[in-house]
Amino acid sequence: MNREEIEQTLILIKPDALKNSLTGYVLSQLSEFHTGLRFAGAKIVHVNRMLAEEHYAEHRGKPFYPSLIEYIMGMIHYPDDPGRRRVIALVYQGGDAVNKIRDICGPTNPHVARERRPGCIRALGTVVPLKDAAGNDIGERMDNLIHASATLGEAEREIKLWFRPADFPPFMRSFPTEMNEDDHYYFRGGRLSTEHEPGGVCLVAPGDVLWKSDADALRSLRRGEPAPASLGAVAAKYLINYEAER
Ligand code: 3AN
Repeated sequence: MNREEIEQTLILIKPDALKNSLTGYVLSQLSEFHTGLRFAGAKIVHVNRMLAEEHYAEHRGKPFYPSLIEYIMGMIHYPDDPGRRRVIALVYQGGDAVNKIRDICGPTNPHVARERRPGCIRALGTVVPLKDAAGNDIGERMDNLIHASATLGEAEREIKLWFRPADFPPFMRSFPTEMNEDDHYYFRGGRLSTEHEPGGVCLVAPGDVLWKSDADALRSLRRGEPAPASLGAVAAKYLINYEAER
């Protein structure tokens, strides 16, 4: 299989799309019949804060960031119903996957999408004005129904953030993997450890297959050295749906 055939991209069907019963519509827009792309991975995710913050790390510090985090966590659309706070995370695969899916999604801002690309998925979204505690305007939040990786590099980062190798059929893993031959790795209170302590969650055990970049990061992090990925970015995928975040 050549590189083009295994190009992958991450799609998130966001809480506003679920709330508006648009899942089936989105999936049919993305179907192999329309795009020539195939499913590689899929999961229903109750998004925790660590995953949300890692996903939107590039927007940290911007005025709309806190609202963006609450949005992807489902807190905006299901304020009183944590049980319905979900996104559907999908990986599609095939030639030119990133550009093809971005094109079907349309521009980030739903107003722009309606103007320039009527018919695209994000043309069905909304733009919500944001105010600070004193009532001053601080920008907008774009409830644009769907996320799609913007570049090949972003796709790799995002797919490895949301999915572990075992979430894919073996022939649909497009990034290097390795088997953990080291210790167990545990996560507790934002720290990594190789010894189990009460409340610690086992991220990986000996014999588990993990992304090579995560294996490299874990080895560096346990030695206290600079790592190619943050502990949050490595751990988040192992904590998906682990417990409710309220
Ligand atoms: P896209 O989702 O089109 O890739 P990004 O990655 O630049 O756009 O931004 C991620 C999300 O952050 C957007 N979907 C949108 O909800 C929000 N966002 C980005 N830029 C702005 C902005 N200037 N004002 C408000 N929200 C924004």
